[in-house]
Amino acid sequence: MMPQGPVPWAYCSLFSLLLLVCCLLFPGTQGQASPLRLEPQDPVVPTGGSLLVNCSADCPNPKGIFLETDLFKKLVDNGPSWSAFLLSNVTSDSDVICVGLCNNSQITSSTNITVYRLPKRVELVPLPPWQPVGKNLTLRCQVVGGAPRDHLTLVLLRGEEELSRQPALGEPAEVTVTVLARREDHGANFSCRTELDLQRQGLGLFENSSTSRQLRTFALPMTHPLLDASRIWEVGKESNVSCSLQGVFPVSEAQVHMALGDQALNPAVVNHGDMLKATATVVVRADQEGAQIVCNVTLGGESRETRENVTVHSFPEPILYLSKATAPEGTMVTVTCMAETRVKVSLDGAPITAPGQPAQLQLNATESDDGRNFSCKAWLEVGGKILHKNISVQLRVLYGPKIDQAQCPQRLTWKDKSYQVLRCQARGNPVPKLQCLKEVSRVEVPIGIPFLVKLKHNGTYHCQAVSPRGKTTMVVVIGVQDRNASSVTICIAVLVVLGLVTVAVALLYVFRMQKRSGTYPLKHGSTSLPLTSRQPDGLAGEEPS
Ligand SMILES: *[C@@H]1O[C@H](CO)[C@@H](O)[C@H](O)[C@H]1NC(C)=O
Ligand SMILES: *[C@@H]1O[C@H](CO)[C@@H](O)[C@H](O)[C@H]1NC(C)=O
Ligand SMILES: *[C@@H]1O[C@H](CO)[C@@H](O)[C@H](O)[C@H]1NC(C)=O
Ligand SMILES: *[C@@H]1O[C@H](CO)[C@@H](O)[C@H](O)[C@H]1NC(C)=O
Ligand SMILES: *[C@@H]1O[C@H](CO)[C@@H](O)[C@H](O)[C@H]1NC(C)=O
Ligand SMILES: *[C@@H]1O[C@H](CO)[C@@H](O)[C@H](O)[C@H]1NC(C)=O
Ligand SMILES: *[C@@H]1O[C@H](CO)[C@@H](O)[C@H](O)[C@H]1NC(C)=O
Ligand SMILES: *[C@@H]1O[C@H](CO)[C@@H](O)[C@H](O)[C@H]1NC(C)=O
Ligand SMILES: *[C@@H]1O[C@H](CO)[C@@H](O)[C@H](O)[C@H]1NC(C)=O
Ligand SMILES: *[C@@H]1O[C@H](CO)[C@@H](O)[C@H](O)[C@H]1NC(C)=O
Ligand SMILES: *[C@@H]1O[C@H](CO)[C@@H](O)[C@H](O)[C@H]1NC(C)=O
Ligand SMILES: CC(=O)N[C@H]1CO[C@H](CO)[C@@H](O)[C@@H]1O
Repeated sequence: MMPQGPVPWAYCSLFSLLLLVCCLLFPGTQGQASPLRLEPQDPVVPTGGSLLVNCSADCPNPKGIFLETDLFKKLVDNGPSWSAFLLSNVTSDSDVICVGLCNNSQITSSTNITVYRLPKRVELVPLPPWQPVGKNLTLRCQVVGGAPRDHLTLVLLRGEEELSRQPALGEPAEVTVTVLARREDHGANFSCRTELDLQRQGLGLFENSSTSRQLRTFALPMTHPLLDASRIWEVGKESNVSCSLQGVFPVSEAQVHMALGDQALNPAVVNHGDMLKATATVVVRADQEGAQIVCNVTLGGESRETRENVTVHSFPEPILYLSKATAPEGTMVTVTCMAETRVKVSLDGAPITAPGQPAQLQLNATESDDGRNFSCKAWLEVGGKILHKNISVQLRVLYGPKIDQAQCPQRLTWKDKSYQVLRCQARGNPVPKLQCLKEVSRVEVPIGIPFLVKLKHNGTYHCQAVSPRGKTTMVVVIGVQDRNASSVTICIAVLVVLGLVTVAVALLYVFRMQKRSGTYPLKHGSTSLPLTSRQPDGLAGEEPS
């Protein structure tokens, strides 16, 4: 390498020389070898700005250096071979030419001034109010002003993400980009940005952005909402209607409209995921016969609707009545069940009458009919469906008073000082009042509750049942046995029996002893002693019974 050292050096000097020649020649390209220079070359200035240009000649004694331009110019300085001018109010691109005389021949040099301007307006064309998911969306960005255009780029953005980058062409410049709308684009902010790149000119990068626009995307399935309502509606009755639709996005933005004919319902809407469900309660009116029930879901300017015909009917309860709600026993009672024409009725299982015909039942009121329920069933056929209603009524029969022999014993034998209950019942409607009074003394004996029986209760009683319908009496004889008299008799009887047994045993013993020992009179007295002493023991044992 060392021996070759001088070679690069030589190259370098040659290169410098060439450069110098170039520099000297280049400014005068117009005039070929013309040694006239105009500086700076191709400057970029902000609009309305000013620029100092220097025109210098390399020939000896140049003459008449002047500047040819539409711009407002002012000579600010000059030397023997140069003149400096201040160009002001530069508002448009312009070509500036410097003219001079060198060796009596005219030479020229020119420079192109470029004006740069920031865009006046950058705007993203309004987005549709609602954009269907899965459809293409065209974003359009418009730019007014801005120069130089070949350095101006338009960028379309979704949030911070660059969707497209295109040069600005035309005035106003417009660029478009098509994107497929997605669910996740709901709420995304789209915007447009201009970039004026003057970095090569040493001026930097100028950016301007449009205001962002928020996109609303939506999805509404092509299917109809599912309407869940009864087909048969009864006038005046409350019914629930529900309407649901799956795959709605964003479900919270969807609007549900429900109506029965021209009556708007006020549904409560609940959402589960992308499932929408609206429910409403309706009370149908008689004049809504033939009305349709409608459910429509609206989102993003589109709607899906379901309509259904409903059958409105009125089915008043049948009328069931008794000729007498309260009938005395033995009188005739008529039960009648009536309903509207078209309605069939049946009373207490009797055959069904022709529609509109009343059903009747006649009966001779008896005691057993008191509290009897009569029921009437009504049938109505609506829209191929059979509806029915039931109603019942209760009959009251006035009867009695009556005392059943079985429920009131006529003869009773009770022991004195024992607790007893006099069971005696009277029947009747109204319920009779029952009283048992003793003959003559008119002492009352309690009925149905325990009482202490005394001798004074012995006697004949008149048990009388009284109701507003009359009275009835039953005679009850109560015999009271004197407890003391009977126990004394028993005691005496027991003592007598015991005495006889004792005597018999004693005699048997005496006979045996005499047989064994011939005559042994001494034992006679000794045997009788324990026998007599045993007697009171036996008595004491019997006494409590
Ligand atoms: C104009 O150019 C000449 C020659 O290059 C130089 O001598 C002179 O100072 C310049 N004038 C101004 C104002 O820059
Ligand atoms: C600049 O030039 C424009 C037209 O080119 C003119 O309307 C304006 O008055 C000028 N401004 C000045 C300060 O000279
Ligand atoms: C200036 O622009 C014109 C056309 O606008 C062109 O013909 C000319 O060559 C340009 N001059 C320079 C020095 O670039
Ligand atoms: C959306 O636009 C692209 C091209 O930009 C096209 O290929 C595609 O088929 C379009 N899709 C729809 C759904 O229009
Ligand atoms: C879009 O802009 C609005 C208002 O400037 C802001 O509330 C919202 O969060 C932005 N959306 C996204 C996805 O950044
Ligand atoms: C462009 O941005 C500049 C600052 O970079 C600002 O002064 C100018 O007002 C903006 N122009 C528009 C149209 O927004
Ligand atoms: C209607 O809906 C309400 C609340 O969900 C419920 O309480 C009511 O029983 C329903 N009525 C009928 C007739 O189904
Ligand atoms: C859904 O209901 C709204 C409000 O009544 C109505 O304006 C719209 O036309 C209905 N949509 C259809 C498809 O009928
Ligand atoms: C509903 O009723 C209308 C007349 O009110 C009739 O034209 C239509 O066919 C009915 N629709 C259905 C599904 O029965
Ligand atoms: C009802 O029956 C009773 C006895 O069973 C009879 O005495 C009475 O006359 C009857 N009444 C009528 C209206 O038939
Ligand atoms: C109880 O009364 C009956 C007659 O009613 C009578 O014959 C009987 O002697 C009476 N008994 C007593 C213990 O008084
Ligand atoms: C310096 C220079 O170029 N001088 C020239 C001026 O013009 C005459 C004739 O036009 C030439 O002879 C000179 O050489």
